[in-house]
Amino acid sequence: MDLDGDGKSDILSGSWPGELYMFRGTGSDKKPGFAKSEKLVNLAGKVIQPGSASTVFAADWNGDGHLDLICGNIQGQIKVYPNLGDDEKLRFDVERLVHCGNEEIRTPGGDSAPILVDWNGDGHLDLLTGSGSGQVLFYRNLGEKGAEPKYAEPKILIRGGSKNAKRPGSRTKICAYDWNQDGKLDLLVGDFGTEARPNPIAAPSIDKKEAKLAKLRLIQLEILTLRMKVQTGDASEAEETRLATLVAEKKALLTPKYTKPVTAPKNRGYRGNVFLFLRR
Ligand SMILES: [Ca+2]
Ligand SMILES: [Ca+2]
Ligand SMILES: [Ca+2]
Repeated sequence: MDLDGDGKSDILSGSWPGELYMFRGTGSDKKPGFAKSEKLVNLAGKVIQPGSASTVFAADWNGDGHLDLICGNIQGQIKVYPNLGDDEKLRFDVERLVHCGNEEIRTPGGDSAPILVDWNGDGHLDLLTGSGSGQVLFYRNLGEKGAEPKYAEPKILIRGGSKNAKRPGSRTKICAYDWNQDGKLDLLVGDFGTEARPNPIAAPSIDKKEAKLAKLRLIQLEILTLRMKVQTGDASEAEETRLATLVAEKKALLTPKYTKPVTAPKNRGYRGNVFLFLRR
């Protein structure tokens, strides 16, 4: 995506605090390079702030030929910053909240992550978004003439919310791309999830193992000495008792500590996968 129109692809990124960053392309397509990041500002020079956990996508939302910014945030809103257009520099207008009918769009579970693509191939850019619940929603552009597109009630493309790593979990982020080159847009879906992982019982440290082996060697040595005394009939009663104690001690040392099955406590780990959904 070439936001500044200099013929070189640029990178856009949202952020946890919310500001939007642009890395202007400096190299060629064969050898890409990027300038230091800069915060995107509106035409008043104010830093654009769509809200925490922002996402950003550039597309011509209002069809005037200039790339606009389409943003998501943790509240699940979708905000557009129309680019008023200028060949010299980017001129983003103040934010507009995107509506469906009369309702402001709020994605289920927040964490909207919108993109604009012509999903149904009618020539109008539709709105697709990931969400905190994991659902991926499709808002068809009704294609009515006007400065701002109007959207149909959403359809759920991906359910999300899976507890295992076989299907998308929560906070889905999406990319539409014709992955298998059959002329139909496919969906790449990134997610966030937690899953139970066994918590392995802590292995004894090297020091502990060494100390145990040293103790065993000493016990073994004393056992051999006492056994010889017993065999030759030179052992006192105390020494015979001592021998029995040592043999028991050795046996205890060689027996694994957990004689009963031990249930490893479960903890939850984080995961993030990318799923590919090929369009039928
Ligand atoms: Ca550029
Ligand atoms: Ca535009
Ligand atoms: Ca469309």
